[in-house]
Amino acid sequence: MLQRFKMPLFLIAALMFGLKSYILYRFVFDLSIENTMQEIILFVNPFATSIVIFSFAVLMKPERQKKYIKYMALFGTILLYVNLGYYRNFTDFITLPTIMQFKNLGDLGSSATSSIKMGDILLFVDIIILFYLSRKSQTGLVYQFQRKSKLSILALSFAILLTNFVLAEIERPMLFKRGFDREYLVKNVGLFNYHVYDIVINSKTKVQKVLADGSKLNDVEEYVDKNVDQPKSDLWGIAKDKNIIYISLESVQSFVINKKINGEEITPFLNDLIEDSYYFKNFYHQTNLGKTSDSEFIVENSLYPLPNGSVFFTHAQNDYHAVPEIIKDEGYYSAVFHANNKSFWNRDVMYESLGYDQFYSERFYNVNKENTIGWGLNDKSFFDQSIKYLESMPKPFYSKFITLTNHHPFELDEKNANIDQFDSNSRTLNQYFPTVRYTDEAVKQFFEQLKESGLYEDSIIILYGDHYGISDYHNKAMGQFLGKKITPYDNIQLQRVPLIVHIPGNEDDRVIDKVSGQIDLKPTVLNMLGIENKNDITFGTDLFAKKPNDFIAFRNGDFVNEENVFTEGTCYDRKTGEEVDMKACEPLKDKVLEELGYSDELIYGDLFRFFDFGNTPNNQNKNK
Ligand code: GP9
Ligand code: MN
Repeated sequence: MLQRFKMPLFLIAALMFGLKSYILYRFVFDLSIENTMQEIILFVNPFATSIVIFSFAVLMKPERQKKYIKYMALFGTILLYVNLGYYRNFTDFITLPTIMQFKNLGDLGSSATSSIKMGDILLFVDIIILFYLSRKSQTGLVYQFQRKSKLSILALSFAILLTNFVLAEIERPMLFKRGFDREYLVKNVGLFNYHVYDIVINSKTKVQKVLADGSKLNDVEEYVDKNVDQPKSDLWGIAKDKNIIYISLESVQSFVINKKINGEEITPFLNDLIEDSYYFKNFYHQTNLGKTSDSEFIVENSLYPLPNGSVFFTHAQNDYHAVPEIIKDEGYYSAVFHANNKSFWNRDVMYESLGYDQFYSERFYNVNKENTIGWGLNDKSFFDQSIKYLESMPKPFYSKFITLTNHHPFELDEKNANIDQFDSNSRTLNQYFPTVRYTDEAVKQFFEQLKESGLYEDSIIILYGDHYGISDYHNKAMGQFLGKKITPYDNIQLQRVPLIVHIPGNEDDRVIDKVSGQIDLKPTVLNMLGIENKNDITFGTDLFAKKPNDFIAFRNGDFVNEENVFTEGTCYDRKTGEEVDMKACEPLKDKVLEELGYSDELIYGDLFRFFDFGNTPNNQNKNK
């Protein structure tokens, strides 16, 4: 009886390959596993994919099955191995553009070969077994399957894969739509599916780019010339040769500013800082699915994020004309500080396209159990460990610090929580306040350290909230906190995030109530630096210029201007929140969509490659 049962070769191959992949993911690649669910998914995914791949063999005749199984296992192993070699050198996974860039091929080859280890031979053990088992003399492992069995085997294996995908989506909602991080993709759906995903995304981008031609650029330029003013403000040149320090405040919204919980200020430091700075109280985030990465994209380029996915992920190979690149010609050194995995939001690749000189990612920090909160290194330790890098950087510099502690789900242990939680039916909102306070304290400590290091006087510090932290799902609890019922109008007003421009020694501090958004930061900063940036396409305007913006557009076509708020097809009076006749919003409705469309065309068509930014040495290669 026992003798008659022989496991089919495809299943033997699938199990061996699944196990091998699992061992690699779990013990060789340095993938962070934060909870049991992630542990389970990491175990399931290699087997799920491997079963699907090898079960295709059942459609073939026995002799072909052997060939398919052997060579598929060999191909899969090579794929794993090449990634392993690359990972050992770059702590990242290979992307299609890395392979396509010819100059990288040499690096890839040499990096893969330079990191070969003796133990790697074990990766090929299953291949040897498979070649042995599929010799002519070995019979009984490959069967001619009946139509019904073929269908059932394939259906079952796809069902397993689907289960894996569903679990991954539960663990990381919108994983495929947003992309997030190569590490996330690999640990949730495995290397093979990650590569398929990467190829699909990159091919789509490539096709759009190939179909685009330079003539479209004329329409965009014409629109921008006609509609976007670039007046100079009184603050023109105020930051000349000074350092710029951006602080991106994770999930900090304006509704916490100057508010209290049980009599305690939520953001005492920011509240004080506002008194001594320009504070924009009607400043909106304009991000979409790319969240923090979208905010970075908008701020550096003054372009809109994309309707789908994160532009950091989908269009990192484009030509841009971002602030770090522009100011390089003025002698500025640029760096980003963010203690997360460097491939999160594809930052390691995108920062190069934006022209950043240095990215201080997680590996530049000492991160351990004691200094970790929620998503990673806590903000206090983050700033504390960053200051030495800042001190040793060439001056003047343009830098950006991206905080992390105040990230959903806003978890904070009691010893770090210095204010009470809120009391409502939303745990998310309740927990939000102590983590916002934590970030506030971290920023305070950073300011003290800037002063101690002597950097403060020569720097201009710009703080902004990257995007909302509390979604409209928590409106009931939010209504309780704000003491009112949240309407669609309030939902838009809740998209306000703080913008604080702090200029040491400046006396002209005030609260500015004009409607403004992240799109305005690039022209504002360039004007403050006194940099003429005539040949460019930006959709924002200098925030300090007299003329107010026409409008602030959101990605879904909603907008705000000085008079109105337009959302969910309804027009509101911005000051009162009362519904008003649609006529008031009508003229802008189409213009907003037109503007978003032009920004999209620029990105989809990679139109900046045809644009003449002027012949500064840094741009010459762009004008070919
Ligand atoms: C991740 C951090 C948070 O590195 O920037 O990203 P988010 O989820 O807010 O986009
Ligand atoms: Mn964020």
